[in-house]
Amino acid sequence: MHQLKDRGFDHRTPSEITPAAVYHARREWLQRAALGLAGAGLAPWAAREAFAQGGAPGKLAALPGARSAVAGGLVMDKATPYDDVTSYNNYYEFGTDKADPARTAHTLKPRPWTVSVEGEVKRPKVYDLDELLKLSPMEERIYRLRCVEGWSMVVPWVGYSLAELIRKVEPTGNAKFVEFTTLADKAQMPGLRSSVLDWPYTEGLRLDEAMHPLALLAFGLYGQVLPNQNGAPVRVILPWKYGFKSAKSIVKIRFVEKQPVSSWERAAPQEYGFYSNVNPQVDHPRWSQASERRIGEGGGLGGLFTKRRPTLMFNGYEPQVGQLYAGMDLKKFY
Ligand SMILES: Nc1nc2c(c(=O)[nH]1)N[C@H]1C(S)=C(S)[C@@H](COP(=O)(O)O)O[C@H]1N2
Ligand SMILES: [Mo]
Repeated sequence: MHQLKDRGFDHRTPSEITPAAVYHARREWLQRAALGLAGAGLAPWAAREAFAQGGAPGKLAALPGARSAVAGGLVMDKATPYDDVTSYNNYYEFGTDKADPARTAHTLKPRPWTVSVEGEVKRPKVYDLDELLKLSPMEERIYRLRCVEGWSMVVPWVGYSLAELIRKVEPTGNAKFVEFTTLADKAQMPGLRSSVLDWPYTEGLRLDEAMHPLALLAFGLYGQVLPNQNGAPVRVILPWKYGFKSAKSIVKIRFVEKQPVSSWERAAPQEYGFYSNVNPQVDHPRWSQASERRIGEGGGLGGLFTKRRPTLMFNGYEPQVGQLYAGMDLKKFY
């Protein structure tokens, strides 16, 4: 936590970096357009992209977002088809097989929904979902997400920076970390019968990580509200960390002084550390993290013969987030 003391809470805020961020975001978008990846500026353009790829979005409520102006907010990779994004999931509350959540998560009731924001904040508040949806303008962010298991996806999420909510509740000087707790309801979640994880599912971030403009509070994907299997109605997306840091179906956000212990850390501390930054140089104890397989990219036989691509440091977001970890031994803080 020496890093936190050193830098304190003075990580640059989005408003301070706007000119450069807007420039980079515009350049990213122009590059996407040049590659034929953007839908000519027609909103919601990611949804159009999905149609073009033959993966028509489902019949969920529309949730469009303005093109993101955050640096790193629109990666150039081709988006993973909607059908793959919504049928290959990790959501252990609905079973441990990748195909389970799409089959079983229809029992999740994403409304009514509240998120309690509490702990070391001046303005604790239980937010109703509708209040959260209106708290800040929706943006579309195209992010890579890499699972520690070695697969990755590129998803157009809809949401706004988690920092927007954090600023509203005004963390106190004691707030050093943020803990996320997700829903644990046996009536809605068949996977809770298994003790594979300690329920409820929890995750944690350092406060400056949570304040980074790329940390997204997500409510939708592909221009529509989140499908249940992707964490409806609200989740976080941390594109530079392994997928498991991106908690689904959040019900509580707590600001704390001590580093929280996540469900994965509790289950297997030697395999899943608090930081969990995507790092091709630090192997998982049981396998390499040097490469990954992009879901939806080719191949029968479960993509067994899909070409693997090299995994990038911080999942390719090093220019944006590397500074958060300057001087840290990333083998120790894995
Ligand atoms: N509540 C909850 N959140 C969760 C998980 C989970 O099992 N339960 N799995 C995590 C893991 S391991 C990954 S890789 C991502 C997967 O998100 P996706 O299914 O939307 O791709 O969700 C993360 N968030
Ligand atoms: Mo994961």
